This record gives sequence, structure tokens and C-alpha cells, in this order.
Amino acid sequence: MSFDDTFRWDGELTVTRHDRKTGASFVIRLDSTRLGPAAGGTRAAQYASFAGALEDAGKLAGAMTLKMAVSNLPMGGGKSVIALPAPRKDIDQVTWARILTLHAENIDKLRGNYWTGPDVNTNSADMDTLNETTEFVFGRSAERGGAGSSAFNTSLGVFEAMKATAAYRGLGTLDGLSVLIQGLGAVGSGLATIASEAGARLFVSDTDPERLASAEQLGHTVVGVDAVLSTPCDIFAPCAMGGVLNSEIASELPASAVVGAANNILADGEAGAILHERGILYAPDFVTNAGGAFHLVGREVLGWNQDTVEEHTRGIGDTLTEVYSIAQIENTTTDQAARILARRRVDTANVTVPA
Ligand code: NAD
Ligand code: PPY
Repeated sequence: MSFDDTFRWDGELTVTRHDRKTGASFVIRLDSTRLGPAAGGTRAAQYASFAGALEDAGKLAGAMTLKMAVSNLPMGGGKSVIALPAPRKDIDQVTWARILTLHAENIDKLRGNYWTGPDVNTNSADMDTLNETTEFVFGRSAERGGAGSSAFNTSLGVFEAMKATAAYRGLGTLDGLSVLIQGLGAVGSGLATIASEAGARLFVSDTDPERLASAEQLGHTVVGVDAVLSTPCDIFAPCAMGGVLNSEIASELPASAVVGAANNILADGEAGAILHERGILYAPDFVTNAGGAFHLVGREVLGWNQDTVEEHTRGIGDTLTEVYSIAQIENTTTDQAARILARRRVDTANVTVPA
């Protein structure tokens, strides 16, 4: 990536910092505050380069803007990335506490223009730690007055998305359909439970053998990490990491639909077009995985109770059906159609701030 590519980004603000003592680098990107303060989780991971961390934060922040808009939530989009000096599991408690405190200082300096929450490798306990330094944190533990983990609600939303997608694709109900879940973490395991209760035949994959062992005990079929993208299934559900579908993989994927929790499933725009041409119905991730945002923003900003959060999360199915019909009418990909819907919602939102 060249210098120009790294900074040719249409978002509003980038904040960066490096800590020599821990070796951690910090990025906060505010993509848009047009609909409200930018919100999006804190991801901790190792990156091959600082440019890669910037790029990831920018793409993830952009997805948050779309997610909030399409979900009618009064927030903008942002995201934080902490580029770690070692795998998260190898970082000791003292170092991790310092990393979180520095990150919280950075967030606090944005004075409420950015609100964080949990993401890959951060959890409610980490949100409690951030909250010792800054108030701009969603998803603290219930004991500290927060909404806690958003994972269950995200699983529920993906399940609703799956039902709507199967119906639109002409596959009927989930009963008897083969569903391949990549990643049995907090969201993927919850999804496995609900989908199997609905009668889906589950194929599962994870890099963690312990997670696979418990899934196997439940009667699910284990698929090797390298075989996931070539295993035939009705619905492929990426619930591990983003960028799993590039144009090459999209050309070969043996599935009828793609519905998953991971952010930024499509590695490039071309992959979406290829899925479209092949008749593989792709549920745009920023619509499908909004259950987490409904949980965090619903509970902590809008004062919703659990029933209201679930009601909105179940609406993800209807939103997707609307996206699919826009795609048909406009003769475009479902990803483009979801962007059209998000744009319409931004344009009709009652906001007074400049575009
Ligand atoms: P998690 O860390 O709990 O789970 C991820 C799982 O994927 C882990 O079990 C990990 O071992 C597995 N994994 C990693 N690489 C893999 C590979 N190559 N093949 C198979 N498995 C692999 O994360 P989570 O909270 O379950 O979130 C899953 C995805 O959904 C993430 O991309 C996250 O950004 C996205 N998401 C989560 C939420 C939420 O509420 N938790 C909301 C929106 C989006
Ligand atoms: C996501 O949904 O991808 C997140 O990052 C979680 C989130 C949602 C809303 C506010 C803060 C974090």
C-alpha cells in the first residue's frame, strides 16, 4: 500500500498513537458523525504494518456508518484498532491494563464524538477498565451498569437474516438446510444453537480444537479450516474474520447463500458482483450483524428493554427482504442495494449537522 492509498480515505478523522513501552499502536477512525456521535468497537489484533491497521480501522468504521444508518440508529460510524506487539493471549495483565488505559485516554480526548464497545479480542471486562478513564464506552458489564455482551443478540439477528434469506432464495425454512458456520466464538456458537433448534444441519469450523470438540458432541459435522470454502452447503455463515470472500473464492463457492456475522465479509466489490451473477444470495454484513448495535445503542442510549431490543433485532429479516427487492428492482448487487437503503435513511434523517 502506498502513502497515498493509506490516507486517501473519505472519513472525518483519524487519531493515532504509539506506545514505546508496550509496543502497541493505536488507531481511532471516525468515518461519519452525520447521524450522531461515531460508534464502533475496539479491535485488538496483530497487523503486518501500521498502514494495514489504518486500512482495517477505516473499512470497519465505514461499515459502522452503514450499519447505524440502515438500522435507523442515531449514531455515526467509527472504530478503533489496537495493533498488538504479540498475540493477545501472550500479553500479560499489566501490559494489557496499560494498553487499555492509553486507549481510553485517546477516546476521552475526542470528548464524546466517538463511543467505543467490544469487538474482536475485547470484552465487557475490558470495557469496565476503559470506563475507569473515559465515560464514552458501551458494553460494560451489568454490574457496572452496562449492557454487557452483545453476542447473543448478534446471533439472533444473523438467525433472522438466515431465515429471510433462505425464504427469498427459494430454499424454504431452515429445517433440513445445511448451514456451514466458520468460527464458533461468541456469535457463531449462539447461532449454531438457534439454527440447529430450527432444524438446520450444521457444519462447523474453528481453529480452536476445544470449540470443535464441544460442537462435535452436539452432533455437528466438523469441517477442516482449509476445506471450509470448498464444502458444499445451502448457507455459508462466516462468523470469524472479514475479507473471506475475494473474487476468486466467490467464483467457486459451493453455496446458495452467504449470511454471516463477520464485518466486511467481501474482500472487494468484484466478489459481490460475482456472487450476484452466480445466483448466490449475499446478505450484506452491515445489515445482518446489526443485532449487537441494537443491543448496545438500544439499551444504553435509547433506554430499550430486552424485549424492545429483540423486536428491533427480529426486524433485520424485513430489512434484508427490502434490500433484496431493491437489488432486483435496481438490477444491482445486494451490497449496493443495502448501501442505497442506508443512503436513503441518511438523506431522510432529521439531522441538522452539515453533510
Ligand atoms: P470471537 O472472537 O468470540 O469468535 C471468533 C471465532 O472464530 C473464534 O472461535 C476463533 O477461534 C475462530 N476463528 C478464527 N479464525 C478462524 C478461521 N480461520 N477459521 C475458523 N474459525 C476461526 O468473535 P465473535 O464475537 O463471535 O465475533 C465474530 C465475528 O462477528 C467478528 O468478525 C466480529 O467482528 C463480528 N461481529 C461481532 C459482533 C458481536 O456482537 N460480538 C457484532 C457484529 C459483528
Ligand atoms: C459492531 O457491531 O461491529 C461493533 O463494533 C459493536 C458496537 C456497536 C455499536 C456501538 C459500539 C460497538
